[in-house]
Amino acid sequence: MRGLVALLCCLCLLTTSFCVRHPARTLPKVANQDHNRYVVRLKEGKDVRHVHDTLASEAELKGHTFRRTMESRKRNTMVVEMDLTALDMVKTHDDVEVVVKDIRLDPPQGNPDVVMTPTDDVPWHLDRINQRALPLDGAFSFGNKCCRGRDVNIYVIDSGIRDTHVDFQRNGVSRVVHLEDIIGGAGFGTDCLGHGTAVASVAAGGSYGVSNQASLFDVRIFNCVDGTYLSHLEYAITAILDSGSPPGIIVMSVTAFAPAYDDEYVPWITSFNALATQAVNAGHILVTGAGNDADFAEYYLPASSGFVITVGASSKKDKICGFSNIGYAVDLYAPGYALPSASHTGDTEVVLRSGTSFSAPLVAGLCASLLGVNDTLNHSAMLDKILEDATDGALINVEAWTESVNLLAYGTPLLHNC
Ligand SMILES: [Ca+2]
Repeated sequence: MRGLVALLCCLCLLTTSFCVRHPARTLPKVANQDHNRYVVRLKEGKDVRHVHDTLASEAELKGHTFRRTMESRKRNTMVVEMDLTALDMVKTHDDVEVVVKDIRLDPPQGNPDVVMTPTDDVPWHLDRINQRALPLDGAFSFGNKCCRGRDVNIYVIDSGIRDTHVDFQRNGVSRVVHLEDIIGGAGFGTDCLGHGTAVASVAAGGSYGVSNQASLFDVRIFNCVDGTYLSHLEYAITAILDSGSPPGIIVMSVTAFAPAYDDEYVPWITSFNALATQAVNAGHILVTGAGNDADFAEYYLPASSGFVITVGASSKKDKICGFSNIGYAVDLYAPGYALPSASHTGDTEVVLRSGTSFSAPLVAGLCASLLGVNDTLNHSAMLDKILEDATDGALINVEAWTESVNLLAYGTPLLHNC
């Protein structure tokens, strides 16, 4: 079975509408990988532009299809659309280290989100993370409201952020900065999909988020129509590193089927871990959703990376959601079902979102609040702190055979000191 699964690539935004009892694990959905897009990594010391020009000339002479879509001198890579004959040519070129097929990520399927009427009630996901046990007390009172995440940057690698939404305003000024558009084309500075706006809202919204004072940086890798690629995620992280912006929290609510047991994916895992290490060494803290494949998170990037805090989804009843990926690669769980959050369709509209996509920014928001009161926390210390603070044993459906932790995100009392 694994041999079959290994042939398949599943990529999707981490959003879903279901939160059911933990069923038997199911095979991941298969994204269409019928494309001719490859990542070409050059040997050390080789110049991307020079090698590209050489290969492009050779391809033109021989009548091959060869079109560069992206390149990074720092990463010593380029992304190329090419036919199979060009692929053979590139693979055997002296300056080329490795060529891997890019992995496509689908946009979320259907429209699972529910528009709701805004209320003054404390959002349940915030209510839950400041108390150890159910029932919810209707309050969210950790930290000083005026300083949660103040002077901390949260980088949202996603579909954009609706910067005019009231959830992102502070003293009449938006806390959103549009930092980079990795995919190009129209629409940068907006969010036509809504996913990124909701992620930003849960991380740092004034009403729906944890770190309500943090600055939000939009790094766009999705539009509202097309899928994206794993290479875009890597280029997005690289763009953040190159931007000169101070280190902060990077939240990535995407996932790609990339199991280490299949040699085809090992270069991706190696590449991502090298990049994540670079980001961590630069002072960033990386957070991702575990994925909504009802599978083991260890088979997916970036969830499997040891340099990323991986978050699964829990329900209002403290159950691990049936859609959530699980297993030892999940560091902890956080509310991920029917979270009220800012909508991309109106400046005061609110939408309910479900998926590990929204568990991740909850933890990213916690990290930002912690960083706001202790800016010496690096990735390792932050992970230790988040796990130390988490509520042990709160989840009621953890099965031992899955090797999943039983830890639910919790806002530390340290935040009261700010
Ligand atoms: Ca509460």
